[in-house]
Amino acid sequence: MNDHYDFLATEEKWQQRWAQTEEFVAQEDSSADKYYVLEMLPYPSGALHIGHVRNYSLGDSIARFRRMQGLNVLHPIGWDAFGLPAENAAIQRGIPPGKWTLENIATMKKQCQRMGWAYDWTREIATCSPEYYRWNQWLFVRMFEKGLVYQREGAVNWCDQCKTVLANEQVIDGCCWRDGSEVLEKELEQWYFRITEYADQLLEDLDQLEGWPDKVQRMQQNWIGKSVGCAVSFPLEDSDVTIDIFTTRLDTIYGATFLVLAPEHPLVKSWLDDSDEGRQMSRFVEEMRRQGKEIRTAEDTEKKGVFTGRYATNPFNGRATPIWIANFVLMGYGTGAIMAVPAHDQRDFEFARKYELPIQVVIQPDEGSLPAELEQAVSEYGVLANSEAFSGLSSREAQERMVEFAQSKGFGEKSITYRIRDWSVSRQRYWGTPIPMIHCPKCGVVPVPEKDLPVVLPKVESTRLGQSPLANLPEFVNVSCPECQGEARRETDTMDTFVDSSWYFYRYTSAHYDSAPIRDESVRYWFPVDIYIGGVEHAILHLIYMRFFTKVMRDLGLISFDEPVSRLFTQGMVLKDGSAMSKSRGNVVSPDEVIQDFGADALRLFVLFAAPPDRDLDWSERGLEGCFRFLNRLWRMLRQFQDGNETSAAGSRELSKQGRALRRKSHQTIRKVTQDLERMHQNTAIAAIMELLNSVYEYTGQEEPDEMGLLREVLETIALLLSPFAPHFCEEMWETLGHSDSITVSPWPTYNPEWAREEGISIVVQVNGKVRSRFSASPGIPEDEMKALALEDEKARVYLEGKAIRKIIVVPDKLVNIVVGKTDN
Ligand code: ANZ
Ligand code: ZN
Repeated sequence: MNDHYDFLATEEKWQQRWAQTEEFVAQEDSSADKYYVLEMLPYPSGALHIGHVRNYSLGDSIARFRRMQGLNVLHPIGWDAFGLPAENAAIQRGIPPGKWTLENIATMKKQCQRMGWAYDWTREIATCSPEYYRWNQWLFVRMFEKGLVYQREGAVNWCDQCKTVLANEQVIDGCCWRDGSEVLEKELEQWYFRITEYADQLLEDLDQLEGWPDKVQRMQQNWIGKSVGCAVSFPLEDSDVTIDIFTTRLDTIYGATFLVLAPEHPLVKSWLDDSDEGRQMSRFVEEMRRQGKEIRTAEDTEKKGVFTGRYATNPFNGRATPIWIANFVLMGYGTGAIMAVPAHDQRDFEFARKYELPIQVVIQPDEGSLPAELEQAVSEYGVLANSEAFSGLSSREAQERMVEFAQSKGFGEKSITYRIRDWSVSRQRYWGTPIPMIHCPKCGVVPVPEKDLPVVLPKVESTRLGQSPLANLPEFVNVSCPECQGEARRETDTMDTFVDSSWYFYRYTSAHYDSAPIRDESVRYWFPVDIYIGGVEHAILHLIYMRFFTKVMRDLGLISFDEPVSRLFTQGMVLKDGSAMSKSRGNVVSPDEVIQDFGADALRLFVLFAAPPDRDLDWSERGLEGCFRFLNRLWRMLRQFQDGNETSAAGSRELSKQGRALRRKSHQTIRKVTQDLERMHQNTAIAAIMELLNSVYEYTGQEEPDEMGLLREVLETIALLLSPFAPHFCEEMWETLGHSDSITVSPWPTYNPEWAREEGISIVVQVNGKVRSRFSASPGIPEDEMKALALEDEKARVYLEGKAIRKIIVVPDKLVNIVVGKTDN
């Protein structure tokens, strides 16, 4: 037998075997409990990176573990295959995006197989295939019929050189990434999903997500950003128009010394005339249009604005209130207009200081009072002042009374606003799902009839890409209207690729079903996803969209539950020399090379062992070698079984003291690895197996000749426990130990609590410092239990009779000293 196990040959052997026996093909089986393990599907960029290796090895360890526990496991994979990089590659290299993508998929699929991940490849999905995106289109039409899809003008980044829309990432310092010309903001008709309709449900159902990290829940909560306040109408002077503002602090309305409109506010447009003020406003609005919204509203950005020359009336006190336009108010939030209360809001305060606007205190602290000159805004709740009939009320009470008052007078009401916006799904690009709509001059917007789906993405030469590709294909654009048969124009936008990933995990349950996006029974059997593993960078967009789609599909009658994923696990990043691996830094590690030098099993072990899965992992060649050496060390221990050694397991035979100790360690390891896998602590599980191997080495130095059976027993345990992490190696080990069936279907070992228990330790009982008794217990016994056992001890009790217990001193695992004195009575 070789000193080193031949990892290349072994891994190939078992990969072929698994493929032949269709080992990981999942079948619905109503007599078995299911377990659905899902990992975020990769973008087919051309090569797996170590981050993928970590993500998928984590999922694989769980899939294999659950399978050995007897669960019917679904573990699928697919490709998030639409998107911009394919178009860029097409332009740069002159290959059509489809060809580039399919070649990448083929390469990466081989890499996945080379890692030995236990996927059911019969369910593989590529979102760029008409078989898949047909159902994107079908869902889009259903949503359109339900009023969940609509079109309106929206702002896009427009490059006039390229005559195309740019993604935010393609705008570099305000210029086009390709030709450097200035990017304009252009209003185009865009398609939207009405996700705001589900804002409340998305928020409330977070309660159902007990198995999701708190952090992700909080991020989603903030993203949805529900804010409860009131809308109040301020009539514009000399006009019958009113300005609606949104505030969460109605109690401060007597301190509103000016109003502020967002530069994009519709009223502002009508004021941009030839007057001095009109021209000044135009300049300001133009300036704001060029500034990014994040910068414009950042806390430390200087507040800036212009006076409109107009006034509105505060409906509470009838006061004329000047109207300004300013950078820090956004059109996308609330009503795009605010009442500014500089005494109690810091942004308003800074603005008022700069433009010398009045600052009026209307909230006093519960105790004391504010100075006449404020240094900064005071935003705390308190007691109302200078607020006519409402003065003297607490903020809370005033808010209630004031909204009642406003409601009764008809100029205000309770209002809820959300930070989340409707989801813009239009992309003026080629490599995506064609939006299945037709524009007819007579009938308006008409969906493509179901029988005509899919609308297939026409093949293009790469040279035609880059300039709004679909709109330039007359054979694609010109169609007859499905309703009046007249000449009509096909929609040329494609869908955001986040649509593809919003429901792919449903499709896996019946990946090639062709009468509907999903088959009812399959979804009912496999859902919910039991664990979903991916990067935390998807905490908001993707993970909100998939929840949104679930609710929409429920309301379309396709499924019957609210949430798709019961447990979410977000893994950390892989770093090298302290920073993320990236091509530009030149610190990328290629999985292929590592596999060639150390094998897939060593690589899998390393990425699981080197850090807790939810933390960042630092790539280390030494750590990798350590894992490699561990496997070889284990291999050498197998020597004695190489030639078909027939010893059977020790079973219930009496063991030596050392033998009992090794078996104890072995059963303790079973317990630990099982618990650690439940908790996603793969790293400590592997560490425990490594420790067990150390114990085996210690033991074999002093082994009793008739205990070969025990050695076999423990090595079998190691093979089983290690197989979710290093499956090829463990299959080989299992075979060497004389088993003919695959380890992947061997039952997960269970521990015998009797054997796992430490042999008892002796605890001393003292009374007033004198040893009076001893009892035996297991190590780590809790202090309370030690006290209770000491007080019950028969020999010690004699010394306690008629005495008052003053104090009990416990030395863990050693001693209990009961301090007594005379009774009080
Ligand atoms: C008066 C006021 C007084 C406000 C006060 C706050 C403190 P959240 O909690 O984030 O929802 N606001 C409303 N719409 C805005 C917009 N489009 N752009 C910028 N600011 C906007 O914040 C709600 C508060 O943010 C609102 O309440 C409004 O200012 C401001 F002592 O009204 B407040
Ligand atoms: Zn028509």
